[in-house]
Amino acid sequence: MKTLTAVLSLFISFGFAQGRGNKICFEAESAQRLEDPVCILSNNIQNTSGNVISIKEGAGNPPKRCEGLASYTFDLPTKGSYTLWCRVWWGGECSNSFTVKLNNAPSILFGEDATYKAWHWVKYPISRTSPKINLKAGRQALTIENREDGIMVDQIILSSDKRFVPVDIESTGTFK
Ligand SMILES: [Ca+2]
Ligand SMILES: [Ca+2]
Repeated sequence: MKTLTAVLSLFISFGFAQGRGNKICFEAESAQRLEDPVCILSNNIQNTSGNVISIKEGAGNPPKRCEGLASYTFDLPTKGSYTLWCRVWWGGECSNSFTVKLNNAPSILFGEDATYKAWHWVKYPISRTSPKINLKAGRQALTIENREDGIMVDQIILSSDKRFVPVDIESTGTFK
């Protein structure tokens, strides 16, 4: 049993050492630029970290307005293959996605999962076969673009640690 425990702890510590990476977490409402119908909601939203950004049901797309965004700039300490996590609230299957543009790459379809009316973390890439998010060190530009209304976003994370999985509200900042 002792040997097994020793082997396991060695395996776990080796695993963690291998899995370590960078992480940046920031609030969705800290956008440097917001374009209608993407807006900040600040009143009585339960179980969030401060305020959130939202496209209210009926205000966006469908039925009519395709424009609207929230954009962010931030610095990454090292280059790498990153996972994008967003803490989101979806109204339903017509309210469970947006697109994300990172620097000059083509926009990514984000969401379309089936967890409704509850805050939860969604990631991209979804699987190992999805195209990766490869980022250089330094200044990054991330834009959330209107695709479906009836959505809210609380926090955003980029992590190069493949083992990292956010659980609830996360601490904001840059972590090595
Ligand atoms: Ca949808
Ligand atoms: Ca927030």
